[in-house]
Amino acid sequence: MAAPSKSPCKKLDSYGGIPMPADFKVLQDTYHKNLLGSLGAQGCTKDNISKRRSWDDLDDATRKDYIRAVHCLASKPALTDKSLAPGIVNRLDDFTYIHINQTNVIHESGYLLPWHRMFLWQLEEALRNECGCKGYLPYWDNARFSADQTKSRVWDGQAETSFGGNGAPVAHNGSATDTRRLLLPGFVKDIWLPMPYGTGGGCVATGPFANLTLSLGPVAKPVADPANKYGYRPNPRCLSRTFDPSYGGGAGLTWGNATAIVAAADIGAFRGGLEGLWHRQSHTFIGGDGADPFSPTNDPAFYLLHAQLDRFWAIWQGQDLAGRTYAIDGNRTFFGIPLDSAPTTPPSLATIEDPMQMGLGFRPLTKEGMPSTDLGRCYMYV
Ligand SMILES: [Cu+2]
Repeated sequence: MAAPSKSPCKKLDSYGGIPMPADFKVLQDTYHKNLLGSLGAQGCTKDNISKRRSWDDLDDATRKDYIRAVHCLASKPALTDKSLAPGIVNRLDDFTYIHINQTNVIHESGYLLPWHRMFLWQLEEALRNECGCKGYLPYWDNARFSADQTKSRVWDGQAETSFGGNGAPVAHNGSATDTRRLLLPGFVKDIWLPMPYGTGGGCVATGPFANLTLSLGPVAKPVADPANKYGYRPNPRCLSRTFDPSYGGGAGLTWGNATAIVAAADIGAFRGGLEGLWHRQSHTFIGGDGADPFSPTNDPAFYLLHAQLDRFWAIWQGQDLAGRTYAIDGNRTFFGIPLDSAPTTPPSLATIEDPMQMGLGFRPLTKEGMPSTDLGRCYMYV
C-alpha cells in the first residue's frame, strides 16, 4: 500500500506488494548489524557504504537516471576484441560476451556466487564511472510481488521508470505452460533445458527498452547451430520476453521460499535453493532473451534479477561473516559435466583460490569475488 502523502520522503514512491515477513526481516536485520559492525575506521565505513535498494523503493528520478545510464552503455563502443566474437557491438555486449563465454563454468558450479558478484560490481562501476549513473545497482524485489510480478515497477510497463512489460504474443502449437527443449552447447553430451512458451515470445513493445537492439545470442536453441555455436555472430534483433506467471509466484518466488533459502544452515543447502529454485524461476518468469542461460544479460533486467540473488547471498553470509564469507560449494563446471573442450577432465570441486575469467583480461581469484565490503567493493542491500 502506498504511504500517505503527508510523509514526504523515503516511502513516498514505495509501490506496495507483500510486506517482508518478520522471519525474513530478522535475517536481514542480523546481516545489517553484523556487516556494519565489521567495518573498520578506514576504507569501507558506515558513512560511505553504498546502498543497493529495491527498484520499487527508488524515486522516479533515480530510476530514470539508471535507465539513462544503461542506454549510455548501449551507445558506447565495445572494448572486447571483436575477433573473439564479431557480434560484439557496444559496452553492454562486453558483459554479454564474457557471460556467454563463461556460462558452462559459472552456473551449477562453485563459481556461481563470486563470479556474478564480481560481474554485477563491474556493471555498476561501468554505469557510474563511464555513464555518470548517480545511484547504485537496484534489485528486483520479486518475493514482494509473488502475487503478481507485473505489479512491480520493474515490469509494470510505465514508460521510463520500468524495464517494460511482456513481449508481444507469438502463436505456437501449445499452451503457455507447454515447453520446448533447448540445447545447451559446449558439453561432452547433449544437455536439454525445458523452456515454457510463456504468454509472450515477441518483442518488448513498451517501456524504455522497446527499441533496444541486441546483437549476440541467443545460444540455447531447439536445434544445434554448429556455424554459430555460441551466438557470437551479429544477430541484430529486438529484446524478447515471454512472461510465465506460473514461475513468478505461486509455489515459487515467495517470501516463504526466500526465507527458507536464506536461513539455510550451510553453503550447499543455500546454493542449492538459490540456484535450483530462485535463480531458475526468476529467469523462467521473464523468458525470451532473459531466459537464455548464456546470453540473459541481453535483457537489462538481468542485473536486477542477479542483484536479488546477490542480496540473498549477502544476507546469508551476514549471519556469520567469519564462518561464511568464503564458504564455497560446487564443481568447476556445470554439475561437474566435462566441457567438450576438455572431455577427459574429470569433475573436481571449485576452490576459492581458482582464477575466474571476468573479461577484458581481468582474472581475479574466486575469493576476491566473495566479500561485499572489501577489495574495492563497499555496498550493502537495504
Ligand atoms: Cu549467469
